[in-house]
Amino acid sequence: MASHPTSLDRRPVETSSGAFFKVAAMLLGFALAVVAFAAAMLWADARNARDDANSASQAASQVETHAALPLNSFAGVVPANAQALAEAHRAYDAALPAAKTGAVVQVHMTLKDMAVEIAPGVKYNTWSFSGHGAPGPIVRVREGQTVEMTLTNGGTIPHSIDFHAARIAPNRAFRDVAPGESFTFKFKASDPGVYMYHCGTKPVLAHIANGMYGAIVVTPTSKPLPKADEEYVLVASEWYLNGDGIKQPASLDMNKAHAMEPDWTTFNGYANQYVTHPLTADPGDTVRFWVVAAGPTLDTDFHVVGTIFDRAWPNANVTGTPQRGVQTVLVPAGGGGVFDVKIDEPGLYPFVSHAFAHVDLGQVGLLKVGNPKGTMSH
Ligand SMILES: [Cu+2]
Repeated sequence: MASHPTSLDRRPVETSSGAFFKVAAMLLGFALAVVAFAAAMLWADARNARDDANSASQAASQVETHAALPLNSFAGVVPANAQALAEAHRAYDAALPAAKTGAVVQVHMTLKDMAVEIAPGVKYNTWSFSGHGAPGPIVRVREGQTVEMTLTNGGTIPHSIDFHAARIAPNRAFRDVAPGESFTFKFKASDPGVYMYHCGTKPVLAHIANGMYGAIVVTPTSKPLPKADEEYVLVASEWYLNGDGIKQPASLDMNKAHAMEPDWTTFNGYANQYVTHPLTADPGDTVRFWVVAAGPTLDTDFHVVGTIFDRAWPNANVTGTPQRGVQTVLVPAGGGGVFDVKIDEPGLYPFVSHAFAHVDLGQVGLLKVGNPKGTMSH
C-alpha cells in the first residue's frame, strides 16, 4: 500500500510548491465548474431562444451573438416558395465535357467574389473560381496531355490553385496569386482518374468552404475504360452558414466548419438540384459517374439506390481492375471514385451519400432512366 499512494496526503513530505499546486488544482476545478455551468446556461438559453425563433431573420441575428458553441443550424431553412425556386434553378451541368485535341490544353479561370444560390432561395458569398459559383468548371483532359493553367485573380485577397492530378512542386505551381494578377503554370496529366482541384491558400479550410474547388477528369488512353453511354461528374461538398442566406447572402461560419456541422451538403454546389432536374439515361445504358468529394472535411459514401455498381474504381484508380457488384463506396474528402451502372428497368434511381444525414442536408439526386411514371423524393 505504501508503494502506491492514493492521495497527496499520504506523501511523507509536502513541499510548499506541492501545497501551491493543490490549491491551484482546487481553484482550477472550481473555475472549470463555473465555466461548465455558464456554458450549460448559454446552451439552455440558446435552445430556448432557438425554439422561440419563428422567423429566419431572428435566427440570423442569433448566430452573431453566439459565435461559440452551441452552433445555430440553418439546415433545411428555405423560403416558402422553395419548390418554385428549385424548379427555376438552372442545374450545374454534370455532363462530362468532350476531350480537347492537341498536346496542350489551356485552362483559364478568373476568380470572382460573388453570391450564389446553394439551395432554393439560399444565397452564399463565395470566392468563385470561374465567375459562376461552386464548383469551378469541370476540367477534362486525356492522359498524356499537358494542362496549361492560367489563374487570374479578380478577387480581393490572394488565392491559388492546387491540382491533385499534378506531380509538381507546390511552392512553385500552387503559389498565391495576388489580386489583379495572373499566373500560369503547366503540368503533364500522366495519371488518369478524377481528381480534386482547390485553392490552397491559408486558411485552406476557409477557401475550400467558400467554394474554391472543382474536378479534373484525366481519361486514360494507355488502358482505355469500357465504353459508357452517359458520363456525369459529381463534386460533393458541404456549406457552413453564418445566417440562413434568405434575406441576405450568408458567409462562412468558421466555428461550424471546425465543428464539421454543415447546414447544407450538395452535389455540384446546390442542394437537391438533381432531384428537381434529374440526370438522364436510357434503359440498358452504361452510366459512368466521376465523383470527387471536395469536403472541405467530410467524406461521401457514394451509392445508387435500386442498383449495384457494375464496376467501381475506388480512389479513381482507373488503370487498376475494377471492383464488381459493390453497393456503396467511400469517396474520401480530397479524393475521387469512378462508378459504372447499367440499369435496364425504367425508373427514378436516387444517387446519394449513404451517410444519410447528408441526404437530409441536400446531397442527393436522381438518375432518371427512360420515362418512368410518377415521381419520388428520396
Ligand atoms: Cu482561395
